[in-house]
Amino acid sequence: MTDSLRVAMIGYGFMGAAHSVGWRQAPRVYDLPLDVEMAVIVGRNQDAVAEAAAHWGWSESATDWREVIARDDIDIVDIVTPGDSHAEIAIAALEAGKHVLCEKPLANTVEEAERMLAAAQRAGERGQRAVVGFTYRRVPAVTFLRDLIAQGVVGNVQQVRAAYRQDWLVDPQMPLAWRLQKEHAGSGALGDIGAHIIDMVQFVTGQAVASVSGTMDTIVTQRPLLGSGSGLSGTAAEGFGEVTVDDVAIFTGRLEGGALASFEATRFATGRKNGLTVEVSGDKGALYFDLEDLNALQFYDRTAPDDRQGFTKILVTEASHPYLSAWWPAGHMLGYEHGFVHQAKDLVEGIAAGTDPHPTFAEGLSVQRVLAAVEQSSANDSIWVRVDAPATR
Ligand code: SOE
Repeated sequence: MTDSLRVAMIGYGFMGAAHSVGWRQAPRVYDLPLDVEMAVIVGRNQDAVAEAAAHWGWSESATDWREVIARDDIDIVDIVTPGDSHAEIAIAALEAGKHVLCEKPLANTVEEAERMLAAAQRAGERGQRAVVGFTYRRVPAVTFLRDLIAQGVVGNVQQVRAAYRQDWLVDPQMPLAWRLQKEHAGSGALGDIGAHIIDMVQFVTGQAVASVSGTMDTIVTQRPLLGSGSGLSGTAAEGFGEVTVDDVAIFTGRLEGGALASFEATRFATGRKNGLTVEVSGDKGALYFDLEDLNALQFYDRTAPDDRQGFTKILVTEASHPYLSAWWPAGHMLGYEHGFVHQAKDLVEGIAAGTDPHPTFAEGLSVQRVLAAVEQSSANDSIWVRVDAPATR
């Protein structure tokens, strides 16, 4: 391994922790063409970000992202902040000559995402890479699901069912957080977890969502404020703040190949902790993925003899399966964090090869357009809304 890529990560919350594990493990598990140095972690609170640097193994901590992205000794800017700062930071980093990894969803609006894509296209001409952090694509079973569909094992895709169910907001005493305020998050369950299943359906089927009809709902409209200094707008005098995003988004999508896809994104599925499921049904069979059983796929083969029909479990842990060659022997399971290791690996390899790893900012924009179409539909009695022409992939 020769030169190193020096990473600056902007943000240090839950995603900051997951990305830190990815940067740390990727060059140790995979034989990468370039090494990775976890150079700087950036956050507004000096003490907190210094503690995060020490905890997660970053060489330095800083509080001014503009100063960090201007440094000549930084190659990659990894953005794990709330969506309201993605556009400003990503565009500045691209214009400063850096490669960019931006957490999902790409932005809080289509307009921001379009400006980010334009900046990424200009930067691409200078050899810079730009990637969106839809890491569930990089769960080996999901990449394998995409491969099996492309091989035709389910035949023509006739229907898709996707859901992402969590329950962390069922408690009305759960305080107001940035994910519950439109000015910070753009939307609620729709953009936070609905974005994942929109991207996943487009990824595994290879088809864009062409039109949608949907309904969004906010179940708990006010929540306790964490208190002054929490950085949240709201009327501290009453101790409560308005929830200005959706708690639940349920929508139907028409894929460009004609199949109908159903989507459910909710933070009120009591008992479901991180329940992302996708089922793809075709005339030759069906495939099913469940994130809470992420090392496996369920496969139904209609072409099998009648007396042997049934969903079978494919354990996606063989060395021949995507990403697995560098990990453990068959049957030794991977976890949630491995998608972040694979993300770091793919970006480093893309930089070395001069190719944009997926999902590109164009794919991030296509998800943003579906999000906007669902919001438009929900605001207009769930009418069908065409998704603007999908960006070039
Ligand atoms: C919260 O809903 C959250 O952390 C999302 O923001 C992530 O994208 C998802 O992977 C897990 O749940």
